[in-house]
Amino acid sequence: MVPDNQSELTVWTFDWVPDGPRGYVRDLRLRWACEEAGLEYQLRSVPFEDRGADHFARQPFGQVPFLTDGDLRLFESGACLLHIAEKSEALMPQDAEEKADTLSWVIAALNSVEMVSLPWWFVGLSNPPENPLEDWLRSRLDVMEHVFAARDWLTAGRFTAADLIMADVLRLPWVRGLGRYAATDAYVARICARPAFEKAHADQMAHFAAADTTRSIET
Ligand SMILES: N[C@@H](CCC(=O)N[C@@H](CS)C(=O)NCC(=O)O)C(=O)O
Repeated sequence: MVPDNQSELTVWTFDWVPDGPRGYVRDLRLRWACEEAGLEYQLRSVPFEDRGADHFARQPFGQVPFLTDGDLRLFESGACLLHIAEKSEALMPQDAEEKADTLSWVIAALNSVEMVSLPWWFVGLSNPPENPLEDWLRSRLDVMEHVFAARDWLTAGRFTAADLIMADVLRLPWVRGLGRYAATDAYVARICARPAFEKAHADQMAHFAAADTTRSIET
């Protein structure tokens, strides 16, 4: 969906980031959700380098993304995703059991998988002889491999917000690099081939590329 200046829904991200995180900045979760749901949204940015009081007032840790929806303000990509998902059955099933399952898997992605994969990655940055969190991460990935070996989607027999966030957590190259997870690899590849993901990803890359041009003109 083309960002729309009249839209109530506004996704906030940084004005620029270095090359490394491009394609992975978590505003992509919200852009992607809007694309899947067919919701128009506006994209606005805050400075990456000089984070002001306004930014901290909207995201207490000075991070992105955050979301505004009219007068409502949300931060944390999971909370923002759930807020968007409530607007569309494409992301959030109406059936009570499927909705409960979707909510559970959204939180599992963040609080049981990403909660392990991120510290594992940070510890690995200092190149220890062994990463003490490796077994913990493998145990989480083993569970997910077992799930994806048995079914195509986390719940409801179709794509939901749970698949969006789980695939976004699992698609990181350093998590994929652990290998030996054929069903998970296929799941991530299938979900990242969705047109809504490709659009959101391309839009994020274009946003940061445009910022490179502006910065080179200014210097
Ligand atoms: N738990 C937060 C994490 C947000 C987060 O780590 N944002 C990154 C971009 S993806 C960020 O703002 N990094 C800059 C920083 O931490 O200073 C969420 O899911 O929204």
